[in-house]
Amino acid sequence: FKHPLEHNWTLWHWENDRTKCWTDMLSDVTSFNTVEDFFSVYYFIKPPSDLKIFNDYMVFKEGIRPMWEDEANKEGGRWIMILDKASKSFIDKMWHDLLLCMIGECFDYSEQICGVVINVRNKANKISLWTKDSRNQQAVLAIGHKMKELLQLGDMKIQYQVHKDAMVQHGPNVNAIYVI
Ligand code: M7G
Repeated sequence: FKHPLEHNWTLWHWENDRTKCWTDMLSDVTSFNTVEDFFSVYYFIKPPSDLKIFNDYMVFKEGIRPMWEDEANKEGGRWIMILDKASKSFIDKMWHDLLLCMIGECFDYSEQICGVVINVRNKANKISLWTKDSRNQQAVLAIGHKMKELLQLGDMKIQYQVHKDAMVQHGPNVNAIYVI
């Protein structure tokens, strides 16, 4: 008997390849819906700190593609933590803890949660929690505060960016609608 999760989840991997467009660099790796299957995936793949620069992992509810264009994301946004000076072990721990909180349904408004992403970059790694409706202020803020509390972020700031802004403003300078 395996322990069922509330949702089915899909792990995606993205790897930069200049010959392809962004969506073609994305591949759907596997799906899981039990605690045991989650851990077999989690321990099988490299931890984020061992990934090459310009690789991402994404874990999204099954049926939601980890892109702005998906129906579930097109009105959404993300709580993002920018890890510029963090140690490898801290990055791996944040990824682990946020994933477990998400699949373990620790958040209120969990129907608003779409997935988590880690972007491995040379300037800074970024971990983000994507939510469905950026206009739902109550849910967005409740999720953000819970994320800070669960990850014990203390003074570290996280910011909420709307995907529609990210589509038109490139790089790290995307406008944030909330910073907590
Ligand atoms: P990023 O990988 O989120 O961050 O976005 P980075 O700037 O730290 O590398 C980099 C670029 O990837 C964007 O400017 C887009 O060209 C493309 N990109 C990222 N995302 C999340 C999407 C997406 O959801 N859809 C599409 N079409 N392109 C995306």
